[in-house]
Amino acid sequence: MTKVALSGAGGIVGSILRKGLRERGIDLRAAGGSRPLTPMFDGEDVMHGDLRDATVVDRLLDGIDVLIHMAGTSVEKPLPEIIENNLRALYEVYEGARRHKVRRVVFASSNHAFGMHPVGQRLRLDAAYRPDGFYGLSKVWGEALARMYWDKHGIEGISLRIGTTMGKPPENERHLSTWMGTDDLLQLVQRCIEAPNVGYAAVWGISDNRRAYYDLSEGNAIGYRPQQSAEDWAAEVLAQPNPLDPVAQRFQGGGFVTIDYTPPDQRPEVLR
Ligand code: 15L
Repeated sequence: MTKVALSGAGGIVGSILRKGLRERGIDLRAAGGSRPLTPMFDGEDVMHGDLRDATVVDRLLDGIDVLIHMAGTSVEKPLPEIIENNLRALYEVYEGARRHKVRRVVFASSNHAFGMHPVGQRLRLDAAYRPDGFYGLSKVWGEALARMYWDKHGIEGISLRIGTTMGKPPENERHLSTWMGTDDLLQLVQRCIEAPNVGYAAVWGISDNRRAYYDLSEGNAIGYRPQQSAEDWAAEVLAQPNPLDPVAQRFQGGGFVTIDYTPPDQRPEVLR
């Protein structure tokens, strides 16, 4: 049976996966960060620790076939924190994957690697990266790292470009484009564990949303077929005022875009 490790199991998405994957019969080792996880049942395979430490990574990956890597800083933060948690820790994880001959690493990428695309565009999987901050930039690096470890070391990689998934219905207009329901999240990650011969692939992690920023019609390498749709909540969401400021409303990354944003009238003059 495939043995799966889940890092970031104490986070919002990690907690949903820890419970849901277990219910789906996946043999799981759940890893928290600085704080120990309380076991959900007697004998649950749990651990915790700082993934910048190779001995912690060794405990995480010993005997593992597939790693679901959800750990890391998940919002915009100053660059030094992003470098430690999302670049350095990810490097340690991949080097550990080499040591332990882990077959596949599933990397939690993010829509914020593409957040500076205008909302009117529908992106295909080969769209240009347009990160909306240092967090999004770290996801570009992570996707490239995953690609390199497949090309150079034969560790299969899947970059999940996760939209908005939080275990509750969409809350604002942007979520009608970016939302992923819990059932879809679990199907997506299960496909990441079970799909054969993936090599390296990127997949949009959203539901079948009518207003999606991403073109799901081209399909994906793992056979993920979302069944939920944010549109079911459109009427009630659109009856509320849009909480985003005018700049955030123009870009796919929403509120991340306006963090440390230079308005056009304060930018250098463009040569004409
Ligand atoms: C993400 O990548 C973040 O981790 C999460 O906090 C949300 O902001 C989400 O994207 C989103 O864009 O809604």
